[in-house]
Amino acid sequence: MTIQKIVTIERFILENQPQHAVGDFTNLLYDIALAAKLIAHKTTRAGLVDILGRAGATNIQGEEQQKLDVYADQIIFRLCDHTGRLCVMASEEQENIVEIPEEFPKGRYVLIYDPLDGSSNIDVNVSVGTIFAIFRCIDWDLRGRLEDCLQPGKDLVAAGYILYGSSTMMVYSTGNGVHGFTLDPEIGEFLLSHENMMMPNPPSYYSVNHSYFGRWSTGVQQYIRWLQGRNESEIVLSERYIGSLVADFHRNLQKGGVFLYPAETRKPNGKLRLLYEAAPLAFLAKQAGGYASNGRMPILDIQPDSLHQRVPLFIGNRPLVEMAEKLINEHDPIPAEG
Ligand code: FDP
Repeated sequence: MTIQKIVTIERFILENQPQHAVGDFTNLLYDIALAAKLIAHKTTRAGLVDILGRAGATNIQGEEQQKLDVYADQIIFRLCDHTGRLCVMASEEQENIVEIPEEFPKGRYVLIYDPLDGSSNIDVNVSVGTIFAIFRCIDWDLRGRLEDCLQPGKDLVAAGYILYGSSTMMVYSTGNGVHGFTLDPEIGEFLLSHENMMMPNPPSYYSVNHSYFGRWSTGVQQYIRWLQGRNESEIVLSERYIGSLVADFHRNLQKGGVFLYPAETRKPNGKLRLLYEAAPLAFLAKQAGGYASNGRMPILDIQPDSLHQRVPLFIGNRPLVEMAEKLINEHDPIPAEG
């Protein structure tokens, strides 16, 4: 009988930390793993809310019940504000940058996070996720500023997500492959379950919200027809769309495919956020042999100009995403500047 190695996330991070990483970086990943456990503990109890009290209502102890996305946001902030590892944070839940309080030391890294993505799915017991991205602070002598957060995805030093699904998984990359860990709730540890994840070829799925079909550009409509195996393509893909980005991405990472949230007439820049969603997932896709584009250029090359900037997203196996670029370039006029 072969005995499989059991590797905890702590051990894996320590043994695989990149050359450039200092202890702070390793510890920052531990902090995120701890936040993930605390958030997972709450999300798995979300169905009990109706029985034990709704968000905004008062619980038995007279305390206000929090919404889960607010809870997740605060957990990450409170675990990371005082550690001396960060110079600034930015959260999808907050309008402006989240400064490190003056009483705490300043660190070298920038943490960008979407505390609970897909949160409209919580009420119906569908998987949701936390997405995170780590940059280096631009000027180590200064306290963190907006500029530290507005860096292109190609400058990321790490990115990942936590998926709160039938199991809780943490998937991350420090630029040296994509690795997945599954939480064992009995012992409270993330254990290595998916080492060196690569998008398989041939791919299996395409994922999109079809209800917007009439509002997409001609290029995007042509692309959808191509994905469906029409227009003489030889593609054989099934459609799967959960409507929860982390879950959709995670499935396609393991099964191969493409996820798209294009621009449409009512959302000219799409819906998803460049910094909190598109760039970190683009970093992971690249590490897994895939590619992400806004339909014209790589997501990782886009210089953000505001914290909550939105971007059309095409992400998955490279040939599938490149076909989107080709059809958009062929059929759609280049949008005017400004
Ligand atoms: P949600 O609105 O539930 O928070 O970015 C948010 C997001 O979910 C993504 O997780 C998901 O992929 C997308 O929106 C779903 O949007 P549509 O309902 O327009 O398909």
